[in-house]
Amino acid sequence: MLMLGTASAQTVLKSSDTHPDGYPTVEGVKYFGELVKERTGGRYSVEVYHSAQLGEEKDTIEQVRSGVIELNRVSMAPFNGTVKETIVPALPYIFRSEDHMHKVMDGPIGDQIKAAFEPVGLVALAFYDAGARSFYNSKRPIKKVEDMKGLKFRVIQSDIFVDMTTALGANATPMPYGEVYSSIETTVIDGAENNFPSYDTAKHYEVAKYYSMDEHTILPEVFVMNKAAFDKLTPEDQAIFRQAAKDSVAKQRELWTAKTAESRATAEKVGAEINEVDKQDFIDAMKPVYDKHIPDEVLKKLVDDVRAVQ
Ligand code: GTR
Repeated sequence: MLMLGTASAQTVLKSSDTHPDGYPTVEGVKYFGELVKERTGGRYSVEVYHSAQLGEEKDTIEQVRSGVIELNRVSMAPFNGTVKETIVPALPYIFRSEDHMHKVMDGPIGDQIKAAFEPVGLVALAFYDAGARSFYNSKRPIKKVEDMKGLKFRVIQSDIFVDMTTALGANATPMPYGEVYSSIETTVIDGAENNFPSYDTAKHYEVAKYYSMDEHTILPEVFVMNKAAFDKLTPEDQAIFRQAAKDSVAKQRELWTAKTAESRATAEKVGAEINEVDKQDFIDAMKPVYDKHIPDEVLKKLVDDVRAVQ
């Protein structure tokens, strides 16, 4: 096709997501694609490869960085080692609430974090909601930090999450998301940590029925585009892509709120036991994580700036 890649051709952009069709992040990106298609008169459209069809998150991050795929919706945790600004929103209890997280990420601090993706070859188009992550396991309800002792958890692939879990007296094993269910089932691990929609859609409640709401992080997702692919767009199309991403955020947040309530209810219906925890106990245990992962003045200032947002 000679016309491919020229302004009048139709270009289909590939986007990856680990979650199944219908999940709020998948639907957010689909909505972005519809807006882009409409606003470019059909010159660009987006195909979402959901359910980890293109691979686990870490692999698809390599694919979008190298340009094998143009778009990707992932957690920010796997970027903690390469984009140091992402460490700040991944810190335990850095956000006082989801509302606080929105205020921070929708403002200049969010823009600073977005800009930090450019040196690794990515344009961060949007942050999507991912609620709060909490620990769940097959052994017992966790009410205080001491209940964590000796349990083995899968954590998302980031050193911060490893250190967080270790600081609570438990053992941490980073592994791809797709391996969690069978690893709990075969007792390689006792549990994992995630939000209600992941706990539900990956059916982790079937193998780990104690979900304890310690809510250690309120880390948003990021929707990224390969920078070279973005740079190839005309300035007008770049503006369309940025605005469409922005418009998809409101949609994703709305879907997120509904899905969180629905997933919690689903888990409870099938026998999950959800309990509150002594949160202050958890907050107090996290100091070593801050000491280790906020080594320089740039990040220290960012932490102060986040805390100052009212
Ligand atoms: C989910 C997140 C996924 C993935 C997963 C995980 O909350 O939406 O992108 O990072 O957690 O724990 O691997």
